[in-house]
Amino acid sequence: MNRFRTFAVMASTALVLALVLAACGGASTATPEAAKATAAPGAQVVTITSSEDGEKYSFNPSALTLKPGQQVVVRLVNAAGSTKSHGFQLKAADGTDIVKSEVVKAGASLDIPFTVPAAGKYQFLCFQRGHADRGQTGTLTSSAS
Ligand SMILES: [Cu+2]
Repeated sequence: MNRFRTFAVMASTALVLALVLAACGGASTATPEAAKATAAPGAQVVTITSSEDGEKYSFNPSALTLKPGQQVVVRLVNAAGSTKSHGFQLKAADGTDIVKSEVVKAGASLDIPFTVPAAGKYQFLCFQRGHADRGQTGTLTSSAS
């Protein structure tokens, strides 16, 4: 009986924690853009923060290494202190888009699901005018090993 009570208390504590975490997660991604994104179950979430430091705009991290064919979700978080909208665009070597997000306003975040392309190096960048020129680019390395 005592064991059962202990288990029941632990289970309800876990449930409360799960609800609190779910509520927090919902608050940080509750944007109309995020609601449209659908990710494959089990997709790996990779958080990238976009920000500006004077005239230098950046993604952090700016280097990703993922596996070919892997289902991922880039969670683009535009820093609350940001004054610009940013976006995420991943290009193939021939310049075509693998994925291109919608614009993410300051303080908002957006989940961008896609499938990691074949092994190789790919550039991602912010498609807002002038941002890539100010340094807002990164490299995705697709590697099986
Ligand atoms: Cu940008």
